[in-house]
Amino acid sequence: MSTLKEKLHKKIIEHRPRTTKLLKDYGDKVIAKVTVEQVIGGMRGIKSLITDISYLDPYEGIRYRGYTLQEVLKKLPKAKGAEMPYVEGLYYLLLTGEIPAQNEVEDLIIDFNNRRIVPRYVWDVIDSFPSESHPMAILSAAVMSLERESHFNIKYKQGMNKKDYWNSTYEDATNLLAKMPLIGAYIYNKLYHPERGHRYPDPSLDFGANFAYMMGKDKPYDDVSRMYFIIHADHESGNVSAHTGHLVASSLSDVYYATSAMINGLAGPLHGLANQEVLRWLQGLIDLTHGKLPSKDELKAYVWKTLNSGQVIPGYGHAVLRKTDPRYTVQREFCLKHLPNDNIFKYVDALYNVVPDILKEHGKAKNPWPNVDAQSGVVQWHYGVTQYDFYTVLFAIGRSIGVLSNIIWDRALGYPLERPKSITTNMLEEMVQSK
Ligand code: AMX
Repeated sequence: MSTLKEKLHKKIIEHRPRTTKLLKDYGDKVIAKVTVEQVIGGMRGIKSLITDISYLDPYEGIRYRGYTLQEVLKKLPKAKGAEMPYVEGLYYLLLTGEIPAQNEVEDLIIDFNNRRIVPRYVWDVIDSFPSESHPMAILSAAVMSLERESHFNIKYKQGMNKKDYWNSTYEDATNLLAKMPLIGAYIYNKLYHPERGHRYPDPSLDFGANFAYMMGKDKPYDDVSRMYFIIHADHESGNVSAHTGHLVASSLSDVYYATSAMINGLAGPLHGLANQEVLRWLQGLIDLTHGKLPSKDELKAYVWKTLNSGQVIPGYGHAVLRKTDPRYTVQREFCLKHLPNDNIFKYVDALYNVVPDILKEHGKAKNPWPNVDAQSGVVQWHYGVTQYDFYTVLFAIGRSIGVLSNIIWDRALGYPLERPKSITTNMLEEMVQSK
């Protein structure tokens, strides 16, 4: 057993009695009420999911295992000369709740490298897609095609004990995660640089650096990749992608089915696709102003035009957050350090000075502040990834770290099939009248 798996096993054994006690001693204790608005309004704020991997505070933003993003970026081990930590270290942290030592991450990098060979048929699946296909559709299908590799399914058919579900799920999750950067880079090269052909990974490199290498990008794109995958990894369990992954896995579908489904949820413009929408919307503004930074009044007019035509301002607002997203801030700080004179960055910064006030005046959005997607495309564009349809694939690679960690723990703690109750409009009307 690897060091990580051993530690994880220990943590699982320690944690199980807590869940058992909660259920046994407090199973019928009421912790929340549900309003009509929540039932019709997409279940906002209903406390009905449990995860220890991350927690999202509306005013502070995300914490991974209790650590803020700034702390995660500071404390996790880094490669020599790197500004951003190893992605593998984040997987270790999410699974165990502990910051790994340098040698523990190095072991994990070797383990990932041993698991990353992608079967030939996956490349065939990707190659069979028309070049106009959206990269998220291709990614979802590529992950789906790997389903036949599932250890969990083999063990399940052999009559595995429930207590061991986590073990083969860990194998599947780590095998899939190790392959995600290769699949992502292959899709990128196929769609946008077919002249390059397939770029094989470099066995001496870690997750982030290897991705940069396969994308054909020089430094500091290795750090950009590490930062990008780390900040997108998890956002507690209720967002569409994380929740979809959890829901599908709750029926004991394996991690390939669950991850493919999570990718499909991420591909919507109100969720992960917003990062591509931000760039599309910005390009409209840049074209309109011929690349010359507009005045505050011109910016305001552009924002109002979007709102008045019944569209949302992409990259702003959030279902839970009520402040500027720390994932936005991490990227902004990176931009200030590495690309302060980038023209698109200047547009993004200028918009930050006008959009929140306009959204407040507009009076609809509960959160007028920017989310992660308002900044992420700018960084990618600066380093030559200008094909913004691809941005959500990067998000999906990052998000799979959190979703897969959650699924392993779901199995370890024996969380059951998810099955909330629905009611009809008639029933709801009757309930309201009888109160
Ligand atoms: N621009 C214009 N209107 C907005 C808005 C924005 N950025 N954000 C919210 N609103 C509107 C909503 O559309 C809704 O209008 P309605 O009453 O006519 O339906 C109203 O404000 C209330 O919405 P809310 O309660 O504040 O937000 P929500 O929880 O329903 O939705 C979100 C959250 C993110 C979908 C929404 O803010 C939005 O559409 N933002 C733009 C798209 C975006 O950036 N998505 C990425 C989010 C982060 C992520 O998942 N990657």
